[in-house]
Amino acid sequence: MNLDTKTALIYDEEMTQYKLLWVDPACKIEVPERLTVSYEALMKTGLADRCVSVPVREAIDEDILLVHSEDYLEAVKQTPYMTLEDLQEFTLQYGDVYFHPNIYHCAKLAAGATLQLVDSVMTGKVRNGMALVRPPGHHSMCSAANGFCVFNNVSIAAKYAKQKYGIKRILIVDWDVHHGQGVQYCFEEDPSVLYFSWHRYEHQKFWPNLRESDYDTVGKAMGAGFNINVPWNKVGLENSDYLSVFIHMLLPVAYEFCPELVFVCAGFDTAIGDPEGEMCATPDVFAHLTHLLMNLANGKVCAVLEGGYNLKSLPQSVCETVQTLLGDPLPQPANLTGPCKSALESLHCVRATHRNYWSCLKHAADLPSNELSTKRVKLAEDENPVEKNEEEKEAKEIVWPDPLKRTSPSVRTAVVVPEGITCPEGCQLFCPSEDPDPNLIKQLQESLGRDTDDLTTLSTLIALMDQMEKNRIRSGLALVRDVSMTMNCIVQHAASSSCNRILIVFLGDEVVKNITEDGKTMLVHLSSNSLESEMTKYYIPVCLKKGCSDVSGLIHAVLSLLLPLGYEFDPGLVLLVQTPDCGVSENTWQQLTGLLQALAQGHTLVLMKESDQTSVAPTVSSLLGTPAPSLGPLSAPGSDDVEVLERLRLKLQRDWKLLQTTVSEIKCDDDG
Ligand code: XS6
Ligand code: ZN
Repeated sequence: MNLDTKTALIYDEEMTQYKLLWVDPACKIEVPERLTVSYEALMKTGLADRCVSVPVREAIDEDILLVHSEDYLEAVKQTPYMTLEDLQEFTLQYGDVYFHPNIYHCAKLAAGATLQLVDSVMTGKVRNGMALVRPPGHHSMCSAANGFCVFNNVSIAAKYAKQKYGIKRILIVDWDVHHGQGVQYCFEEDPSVLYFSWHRYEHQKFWPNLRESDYDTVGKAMGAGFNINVPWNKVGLENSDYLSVFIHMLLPVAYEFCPELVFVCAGFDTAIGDPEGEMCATPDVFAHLTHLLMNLANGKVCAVLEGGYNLKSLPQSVCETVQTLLGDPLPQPANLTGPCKSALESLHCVRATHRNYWSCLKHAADLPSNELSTKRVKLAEDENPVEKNEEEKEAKEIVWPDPLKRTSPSVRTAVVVPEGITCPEGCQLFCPSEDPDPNLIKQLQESLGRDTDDLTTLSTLIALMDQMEKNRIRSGLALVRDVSMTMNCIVQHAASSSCNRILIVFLGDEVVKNITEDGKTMLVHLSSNSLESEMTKYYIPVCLKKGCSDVSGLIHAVLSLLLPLGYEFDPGLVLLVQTPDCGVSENTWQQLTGLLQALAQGHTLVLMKESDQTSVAPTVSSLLGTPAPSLGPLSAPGSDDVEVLERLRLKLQRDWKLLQTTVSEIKCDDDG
């Protein structure tokens, strides 16, 4: 395999060689076992062996000084020589952190490991990677340790990447449950670094209790709009809450921003069972969060461990993340029910606030009328936080099922092509192992009648779908004489057989029919035809002014409608169809193909017209997991398109809860 398709794993046991040496309830969860259990899980599952193991190094003064002050660095340098008493006293000047004689060494390794990851990715040695480090980094500030963090690993690495590789746009996604205020402060005036963080906030009652962690802190001066805070005001949030904020806030902005490099402040205290986060998202959600970032920045994703304190969900979440970086099929997203009211309120507020800065959000709704900032002040005044005592917290043992094994079918991509066309590189020509079922042939003959070529192709395609359903083949590509006819036959077949739900994504102006309302098939039809009057729960005609040829319009449709619908519909197969005249650009098509592989465990079957041979290589490349090329910073979607999409979204959100972006709309729904 090519090195540039590989995943780096950076870890050194040395980073387990420090711990809390005195009693401090605030710090006792930050234990060396966090790293050992994570690494052992990667070994046990065989994931570590599939990665390129890159050695750590110590960050040097010059690296650390990219972010931290000389005074602070000099102070930390003294800690290896301090007595226990001195260390304790030194610690006291900072919040929620502890020092140890070996922590300076480990902090240099943690920052250096992150720099090694950047170098590996930027030099093309690997495509992406993860660094398992201790101490974490995102709370540490220019002149202060904080929240278990000594040096700000990711901030140092972002500055380093800008300086050494001349990178112009960096995205930092902080999915840890705490606000990385250190990262925020570091880049608040810098428009070249877009910092996105969601965090438990509870109207400022949760640590670090900062006013500037709220959604209305957007960055300063030139950096205004490049700091995105999503405060969570309730605990117990689930997969739907995380995914809806990714889909409706982070991704549109990220595509508009077009980063050249992505960092993840990968804290897993957002996972179920974590004593700090108290959230209920399952480890498999991190596979999806990771995947959704992997088509940005040509796939250059650097994940760096931050928090995560449940020694069961932490290693599971680390494995889900690394396995996704390696390109394995995504787990089927489990029971997505739509965001809860509180998460929706946060999403609503952050979209309203950022519509001034991002053209993809220009149409976002106003802030909710019950002014939340007043509510915040009120809450802060009235209520005294009811601190649960530690025993009480530990008493309620939380259980969740082990994540399902994610097995890669032995065939990655199979193709069905007419005779005389060579099989694209990296694919396997699909040959049905058995003769087609005579009943199937009879059935097809009834709907097709005439052409025996079509009949053979169709029965082959149905055999291919069957193999995908049995998870023997991951994805497929078929070149056919008539895409609409083929698609219609497949839909008919699906209706009459016991196969899985199928999501059909159809790009082009041809008229499609036969969509049943039995919930077995959903068709999202992207075209320039206005067919909105025919819309149903399962037939969603999206009329874009320039059809699929306008990149912004199409991406906007994909993110605001297709992806949430797809996630909630939860198909077993995605049928992705383009007609030759649909006008989609190659890069946009690849982005679409890449993103859709989040669904149906990557079971995507692409249908294209046999004459459309120039699209074959790029499509295959995306099906094989190559990150789609960047689309360039996106311009604003046209106002006609936005209007259509918003109208559809409002109509459909009654049936499909993941389409919601505001609280008030929910209220309307409830009113009838
Ligand atoms: C104890 C309060 C402890 C310390 C939080 C440090 C968070 C470190 C982290 N009930 N407060 N950051 O995970 O991402
Ligand atoms: Zn954290």
